[in-house]
Amino acid sequence: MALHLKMANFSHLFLLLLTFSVPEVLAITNYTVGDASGWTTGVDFSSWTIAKTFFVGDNLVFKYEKGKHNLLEVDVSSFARCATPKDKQPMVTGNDVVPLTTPGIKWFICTIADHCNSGQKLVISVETSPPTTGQPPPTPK
Ligand SMILES: [Cu+2]
Repeated sequence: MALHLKMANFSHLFLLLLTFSVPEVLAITNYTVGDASGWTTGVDFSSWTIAKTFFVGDNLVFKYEKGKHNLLEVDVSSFARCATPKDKQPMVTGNDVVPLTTPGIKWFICTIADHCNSGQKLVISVETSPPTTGQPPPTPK
């Protein structure tokens, strides 16, 4: 059932990609998380997300001093507890690009020291891609 649902989502995405193959309508946004502050402690990331709408196809760019922070996408439970799943390796390049490939809620944390508990955590909602000009908007789920 779940697998079937996933396949349906992918084929939908594929159709969207085809629709968006005209260059002018494909507006990808690269968001530098935290803007000039970057991905670090002492930034209010919930404020950063206000007034932003993230779409499938956009990218999140996490910039930080390599070695001082890292980046891990987690589920809501790990996010809430600032827990690091044992089977997951964080990204560590200091310039981690995360393509937003599916709609839904995404959770990110830094797993170093107590950074996550100190507020270095980000939750965003990814919407399906915006409509092309002259077409009705896709129905949000
Ligand atoms: Cu950190």
